[in-house]
Amino acid sequence: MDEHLSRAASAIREAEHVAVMTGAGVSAESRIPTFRDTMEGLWKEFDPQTLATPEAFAGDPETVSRWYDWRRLKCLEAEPNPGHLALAELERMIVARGGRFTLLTQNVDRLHQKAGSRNVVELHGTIMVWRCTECGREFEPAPEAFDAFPVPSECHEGALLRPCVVWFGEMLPEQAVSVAHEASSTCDVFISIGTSSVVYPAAGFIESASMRGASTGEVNPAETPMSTRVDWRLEGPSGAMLPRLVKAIAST
Ligand code: BV8
Repeated sequence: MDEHLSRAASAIREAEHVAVMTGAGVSAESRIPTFRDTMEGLWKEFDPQTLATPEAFAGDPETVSRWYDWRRLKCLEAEPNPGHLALAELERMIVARGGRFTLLTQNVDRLHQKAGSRNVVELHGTIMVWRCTECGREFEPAPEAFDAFPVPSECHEGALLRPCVVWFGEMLPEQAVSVAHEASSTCDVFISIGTSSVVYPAAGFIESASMRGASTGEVNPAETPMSTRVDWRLEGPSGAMLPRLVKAIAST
């Protein structure tokens, strides 16, 4: 077994509390484009970081709500891939032996939940729920395309619906942040999976875990700013690496 894989497996086998942070890369093998991949089709000329802001929505609510509806439908069609399923299996293994497992995700697609993960913390909200910009009332839209853009609110005449995601420049949900802080300050192992580790505060949690002496790892086919700072790296797609990791943990 490769040296990093066995180092990862033994750290996780001995851990009381394992924390995981996932990003868009975990859903790439479920055919959901990541942020830094070129977007498909209609959205090639748009930069997600300019679309995912309150200013973009205020300035052009039709384009922003079309983009989010297009992504929401892609997420609804998507199925969990072996990487999502392996994380759900890992949680079951650790909880069954009396340990703790915290899955922090930057993803808004709810594929972790669809794969059976239980303790999922959505740091950046979810695209599956939208809210009235007038009163904040939340709706889970039907699994079909909105037929009017920008999306009119059903509860306040003249108000718009927006997705319940955290845009750049917006605060993260307080509860999610406090759970993430608690997890990064108590975990024995912190694994960063499928994220470019450039967006804060999400990218900072592995740093605080590492400063406390937790064993840190990364699963990613490419290098990130964390790659030289983690204790071990599984270099490859999470859909292939995570099932191998779970097998290695279970094998002794
Ligand atoms: C905040 C939800 C306090 C929406 C997202 C100036 C003004 C205001 C704020 C800032 C500022 N300067 C800096 C900031 C902070 C800012 C920030 O960090 N900016 C960055 C760009 C520098 N953060 C914020 O604004 C946050 N809020 O700070 O509030 C505040 C408030 C006011 C003023 C100051 C501070 C809010 C950030 C949340 C933004 N919302 N998503 C939506 O989905 O549309 S961010 C979005 O991009 C994701 O959620 C994720 O967090 C982020 C990064 O994406 P990744 O998931 O990492 O995906 P990416 O495409 O980048 O990378 C994919 C990775 O997967 C790659 O590494 C690739 O190699 C790998 N991969 C590919 N295939 C696979 C794979 N890995 C495994 N397997 C594979 N098969």
